[in-house]
Amino acid sequence: MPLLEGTIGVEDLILLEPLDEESLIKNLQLRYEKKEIYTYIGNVVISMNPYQQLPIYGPEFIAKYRDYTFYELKPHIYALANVAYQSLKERDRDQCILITGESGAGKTGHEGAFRRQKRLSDPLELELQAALSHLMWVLGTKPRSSTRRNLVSKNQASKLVMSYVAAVCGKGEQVNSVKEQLLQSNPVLEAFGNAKTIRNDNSSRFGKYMDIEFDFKGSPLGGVITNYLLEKSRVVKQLKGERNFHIFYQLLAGADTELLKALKLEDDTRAYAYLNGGVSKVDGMDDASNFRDVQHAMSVIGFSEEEIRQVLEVTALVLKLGNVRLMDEFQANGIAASGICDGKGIQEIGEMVGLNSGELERALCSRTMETGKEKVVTGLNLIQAQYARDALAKNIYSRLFDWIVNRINESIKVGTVEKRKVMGVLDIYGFEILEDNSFEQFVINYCNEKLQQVFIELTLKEEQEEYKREGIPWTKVEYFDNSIICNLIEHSQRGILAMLDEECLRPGVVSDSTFLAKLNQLFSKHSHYESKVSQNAQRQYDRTMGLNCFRICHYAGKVTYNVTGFIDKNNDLLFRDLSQTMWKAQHPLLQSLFPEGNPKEASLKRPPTAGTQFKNSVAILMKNLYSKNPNYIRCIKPNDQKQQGRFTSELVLVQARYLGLLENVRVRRAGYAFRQGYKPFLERYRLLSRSTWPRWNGDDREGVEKVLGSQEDLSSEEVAYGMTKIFIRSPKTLFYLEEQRRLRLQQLATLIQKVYRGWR
Ligand code: AD9
Ligand code: MG
Repeated sequence: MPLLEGTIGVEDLILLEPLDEESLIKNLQLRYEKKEIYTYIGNVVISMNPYQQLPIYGPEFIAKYRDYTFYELKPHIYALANVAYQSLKERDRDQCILITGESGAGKTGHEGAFRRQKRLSDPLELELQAALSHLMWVLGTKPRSSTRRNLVSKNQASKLVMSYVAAVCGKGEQVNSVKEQLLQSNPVLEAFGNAKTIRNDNSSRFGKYMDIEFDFKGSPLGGVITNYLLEKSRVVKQLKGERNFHIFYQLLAGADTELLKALKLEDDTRAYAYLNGGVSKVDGMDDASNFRDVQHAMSVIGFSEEEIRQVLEVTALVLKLGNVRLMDEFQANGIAASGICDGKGIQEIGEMVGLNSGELERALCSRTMETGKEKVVTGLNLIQAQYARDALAKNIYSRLFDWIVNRINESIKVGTVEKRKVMGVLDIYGFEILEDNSFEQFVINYCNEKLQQVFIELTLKEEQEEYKREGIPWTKVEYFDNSIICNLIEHSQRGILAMLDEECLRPGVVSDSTFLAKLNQLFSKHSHYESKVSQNAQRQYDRTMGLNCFRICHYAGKVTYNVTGFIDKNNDLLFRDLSQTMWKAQHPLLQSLFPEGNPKEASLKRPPTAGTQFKNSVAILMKNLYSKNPNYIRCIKPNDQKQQGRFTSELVLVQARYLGLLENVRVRRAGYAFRQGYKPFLERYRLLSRSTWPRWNGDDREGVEKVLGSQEDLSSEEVAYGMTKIFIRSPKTLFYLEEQRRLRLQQLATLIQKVYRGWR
């Protein structure tokens, strides 16, 4: 169907004509201009960030989408959430919702939308919420402040409603508290894992997968959260215009004088070296009030007061560590060494976490080497000592984050129950191509490569299963199989990650360049690998690629990675002096973060490298996803200015490529492009046949056969009759039917007018 200016384009890209990038983008643009931010590709939802609050999420929308099947209403995220939940409840199939897209595209926003839908999908809940708001108004409940009011009325109301509903359905407090705990995990994880970046004021700096488990009736029992790759470098350094993790600012702005005094903190962000991005406030974000919400959320989840205090102490410790100033010193033999500039800060740290400050200083400024039974202590120079301090801060923070996730999981975990259903929600960073791509981009893109693999395989599998269910013969679909790229990265002996590990563990002089040399030697003939010295690059010599780079041809495009720092980041080692010192702290939480510091536990076996850990967690994630029925939300950012109404075609095009949208449409169109239940199909087209119009009392399928049989131009190969649905091969047939329907409606209108005039 040609795209006309001023129209809203097609709701499902499967119906796009012609099928190419240009019309795909144009279609998204036409829809975006009309504030239609959702578009389907079959059962995949494409979502454009509106950067404005659209009135499409209210209770009336929830109620509406709850009562209709997927294609009957406009595309919406609620339709997807509804299908997933209904299918979990009624068809007993575990579900997963995969939300991908680049930073600021709306992933986390949508996760929230999904949760809201889940919380309020019961009409009883909606009714009660209205009644409750009224009651609160009658009782004159006065909220503390305007921002607070918003939160209170939104959260409190549904909380009370849910406890009521829980009581009514005979489950009592338990279900209610589970729902609350699941919901409250969000502000806690966002405080510790989100930050303002240039691209997004509330950017998730970690990947998150959450399994929500339900009982056979569809009530939540609990869940499990898995986190991926927190961007810990942010703890010590931020780009200009960015912030460190929210919690630091929340703590300084929200803690009362007493708490600040106990933590030996000042309330001025400028006093802290680790808050160095130059921004301390984010528009529309109230750090102080958020701090109270986080504390409240932690206690709802089940953190004890003591645990909350300890978490805050460790957070404060990180800030204070950043202020430990180091300086050059020279040993008697003239070798460069380092020392602490001012003892006060380190003294305070020592007091706060029960550490001998002298020992902490030694751990920061020197390193103990063990050769056989002998121990040799060498001083670190200034650069090395600063590196050690920052490495310690990053490690403390990222381990604290992991600890928080584990602590939440302890609270929300489900005991052994006979049978349960699971809905997984994945909110993870999309494909990244930055100006300078390093180890982080490499693993993120690897993860996306794997997700693409799951996407294609599961989409095809789902198609195949539907055909089988409906009794329709399956024909093989050709598609680009990216296992060759996945293998290049993850192969257990000959993959890039394995080579990196080998280099990290190899004795002798290893460096990023020896690693690169190894890759060049092994993969020079690989069709998806390029470097300055590889055959591929020589064939198509590229001046832009540096000598310390390699390039991977990902499914989404070519990415050049700079190997500088790969070895270091993969090793992710903390000097033993530091972990041993941390373990000696009297502070129970801090001590528990460094189990390897315990001399009894200390083994020579080193922990898995960062790359291997990531690869293993991706493998677990994939296994988990493959066992579930997938539902996809592909988020797109319309512009870089975070502005409503602005659509930058080039930007959208790049994202459409990264998300593999065109390939997705192609796969969906390869078999039967369109399918619909007999009943709604008959409703729409029955006016095309004299047998079914104006009345039809027979069976739905028979009715559809009559309608399609009446269309002389329709080839029988174009349609297939499934058990419950009609399948149509090409979009053109559907356009044809639509056109026939339009003509028939015109005809009928004229007829009615004539009859009416005759009567007059
Ligand atoms: V990142 O990878 O975590 O940096 P996300 O998660 O994709 O990124 P996020 O959901 O945080 O992006 O959305 C960015 C901002 O866009 C939000 O803070 C909202 O201001 C805005 N947004 C996103 N989705 C919607 C929506 N459905 N309606 C209105 C939205 N605004
Ligand atoms: Mg996010």
